[in-house]
Parts: sequence; structure tokens; C-alpha cells
Amino acid sequence: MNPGASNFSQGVDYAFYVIFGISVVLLLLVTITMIYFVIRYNKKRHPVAANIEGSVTLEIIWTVIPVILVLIMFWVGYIGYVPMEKVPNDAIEIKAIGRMWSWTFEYDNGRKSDRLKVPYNLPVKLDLISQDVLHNLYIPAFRIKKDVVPGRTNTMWFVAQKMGSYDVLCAEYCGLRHAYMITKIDVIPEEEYWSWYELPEDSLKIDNVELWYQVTKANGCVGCHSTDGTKLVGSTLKGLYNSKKIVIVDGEEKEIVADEEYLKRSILEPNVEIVKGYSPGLMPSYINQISDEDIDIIVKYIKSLGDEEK
Ligand SMILES: [Cu+2]
Repeated sequence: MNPGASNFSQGVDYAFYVIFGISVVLLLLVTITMIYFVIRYNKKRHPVAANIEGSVTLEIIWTVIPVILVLIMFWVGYIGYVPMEKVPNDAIEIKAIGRMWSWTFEYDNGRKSDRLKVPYNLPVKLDLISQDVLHNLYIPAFRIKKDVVPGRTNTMWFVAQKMGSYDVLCAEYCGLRHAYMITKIDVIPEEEYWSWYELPEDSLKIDNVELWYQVTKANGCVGCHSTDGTKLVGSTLKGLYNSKKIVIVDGEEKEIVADEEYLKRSILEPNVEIVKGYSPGLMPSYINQISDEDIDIIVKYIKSLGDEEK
């Protein structure tokens, strides 16, 4: 196992090794005793079974020792856990938004990214928000993990103590493409963090397809909508613009053209006009989840992927 990269790594690893050590010792004791008894009390050596009476001393021993062991395990877990719930007041606050099937990180100035950027050696607090179902934010190298529950904001915090990039996963099965909810946390020097954080918003709006793609990705679209024509859970974005689609509205089929208005409506209320052949209810509504600017950029990006019928 790699050594941890956060302020909690040591405490969690310590608890792990103590519990693991106690378990190994018990396993060996039980196994060795069992093998010894099988040989020692074999029927050939012991043709007549002995009637063994109870022993108060033994009962006390095998009650007291396990109680002490369990309390030791509780204690090492407890002292590792308590600091995780004490968020320092000066922690940098970042929203971690989970949805089927991607993560978006939103910083307090409105900046969004699909990789979590954090400064080295400063406390960071994550507000865990789900747009649809139960997810779980898991950073193995930091030894932290917490449920992301729709309708309530859980929090977790950490201090990143090693520079580098580490995996961020969803650890709660959340449907078909759950395994794709994987991204990275980048621990970078403080100055680099602030210059990234303050990158002028305008830099995202210039006419650059790659930046439009980054905005689309940061909003979680490409987790379900491919950009190369592949059919995933959602329809591909390639050739989507201005294509004719049969949609289901209130159970009735209707032909529409996927123009700008339709695309915008579908981002905000994706389940009203579902394209025939796709399951309703999979895409969360983006009402209050996305800025009008981002919608415009996403629509621009979809337009850039062509308008020929796929
Ligand atoms: Cu998930």
C-alpha cells in the first residue's frame, strides 16, 4: 500500500495495522490450536470421550481478553476519526458535485473543473452535493471517503501533505457507468493554486473548441454523451445539432429538430422530451445547477461537432 498523502493518512493506517495485526494473531492462535487438538485428541489416541466440566477462570479469561482487544480497536479507530469531523474555520471551501456519472468541483469564485485542484499544505473543506442518487467520494491516497447524499450536504476536509496527482473515485455503486466516475486530485503549490483559481473567467469564453469542451466536461455531460458518435447511456453529441429526432412527450411520439432551443430545454429539463429509445430519469435536471453562460458554451460546443444526421 502506498503511504498516504494527507494529514489523516497516519491515523487511518495506524488503526488499519493494529486491527490487521490483532486479526492475524487471533487467526494464527485459533488455527494452531485447532490443528494441535485434531492431532492430540485424535480417536486413536483418545478412544473414549472425556466429560469436561466448565471453568470459571477460563471463562473470565476468554471474556476479558476479547473485550480489551475490541476496546483497543475502537480506540485506535476513534482517535483517527475524531479529527476528521473537526473542520478548521480557515479551510478553503470547494463544492464537490456528483452525478451519474461524473464529478464537478466548484470553487467559491464560481470556477469549475472536473479535476480537483488543491493547494499543498492548506486545509480544504469539501461540500458533498449529489444531483441525483447516492454517490461516495473516495480519495484512497488521502484515506478519506464519505457518502454524497441527495438532499443533504455532507462535508469532509483534509490537508494535502504530498505534491502530486491522486485518484478520486465514486465508492457507492450508482448505476451503469459508475466505474467512469473516476478523476484526479492535483496537489499543487499554493501560488500555483491561486493563479489557477484566479484565471480570468473570460479565458473560458474565447472561441476555442478545446475550452468549450472543457466547460462541457466540467458540467458532467461527457460522462453519458460521447463526442465521437458512440452511443452511451445518452445520445452522442456528434451530429446532434439540427438533427431530426423522435421524442416522447407525455407518452406520445413527436418529431422535433434538435435546434438551439431544444438543446437548452433538454439541459434544464432533460426528462420532458426524451428521445425515443433512451430511458427517462437518468439525466438530472440542471435547473439552478448551471449558469446561462455555461449552457451557451455547451450549445456552441455541440454545434461545433457538426450537424449532419447520424
Ligand atoms: Cu457514483
